[in-house]
Amino acid sequence: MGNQDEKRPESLITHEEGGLARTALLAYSARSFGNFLGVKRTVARRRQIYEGKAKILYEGPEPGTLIQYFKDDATAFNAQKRGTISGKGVINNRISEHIFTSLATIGVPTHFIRRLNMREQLIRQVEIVPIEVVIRNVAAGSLSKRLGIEEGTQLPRTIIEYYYKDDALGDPMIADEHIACFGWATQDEMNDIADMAIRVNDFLSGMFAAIGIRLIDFKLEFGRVWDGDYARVILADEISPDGCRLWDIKTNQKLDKDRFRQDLGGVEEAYQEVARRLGLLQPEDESAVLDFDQHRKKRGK
Ligand code: AIR
Ligand code: ASP
Repeated sequence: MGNQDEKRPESLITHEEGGLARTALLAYSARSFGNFLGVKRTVARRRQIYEGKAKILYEGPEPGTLIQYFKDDATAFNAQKRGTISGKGVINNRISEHIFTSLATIGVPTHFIRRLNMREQLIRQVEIVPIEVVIRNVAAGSLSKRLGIEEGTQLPRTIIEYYYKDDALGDPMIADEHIACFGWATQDEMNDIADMAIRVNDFLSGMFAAIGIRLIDFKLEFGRVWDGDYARVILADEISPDGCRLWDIKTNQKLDKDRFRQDLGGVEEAYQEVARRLGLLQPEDESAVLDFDQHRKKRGK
């Protein structure tokens, strides 16, 4: 699919796209730019498998693969609050790519194959385990609310919580007993999931600390892949400021989706700051990422 995009004749590039091209070419190679222009056209031809709140999954180029498209849409409080975070999809795609490839190097199996363009990545198709795994190092969010523990309190030990992934029910918190009783995952799978969650937490806590960010809590999702009759669980979904709480170590400034949830302002800037500190965004790229999105907006996309 990508190959056709690269062969697109110059004359097919519209005036509007030409303007965009000048901005984008500052930051991206000709190859990724070809993919970048191709996004909209290839989307139209692909079969959509699933649309979530922040992502769309399309059929992939080979059996057992999918394309994960990152939207700018944001929701909170079980979609009672809706909005857009300009450029979020582009940034989350990059951040998640960075984290998943780093995790693979320490032996955590993930669904990530490779990034295709600014908003899409090729992933392995998995059967999602219907459990959201939340790892907490510091009290915040629903834990603070539910148990009356002041936000920012360092927890004496890391907590892993499970939530049943069901929007209609508002993702209720569950215990291992519910998971076993209703067969959402086997005991072996839950052992693997808890082991991976701890390894991911150790790795990410260090990675973020090195760039002056405190990893307060985050959410993971896992999926099953089949090898004949044998199934194993691998890390799926995404890891980005949408599903993590990230605070500046010195100032406690929030650099994550809580800025959107709590109407704190500076949402786009916070996501960019995380990408910048991770070394994924050169200063001159920042305007290109945002220009692109504003450009789409102006055209009513
Ligand atoms: N999370 C949980 N469900 C959806 C998301 N994104 C993430 C939050 C937060 C952590 O899980 O982004 O980082 C705990 O959320 P809460 O609301 O239970 O405190
Ligand atoms: N994105 C989820 C929702 O819409 C949860 C959240 O991030 O707050 O409810």
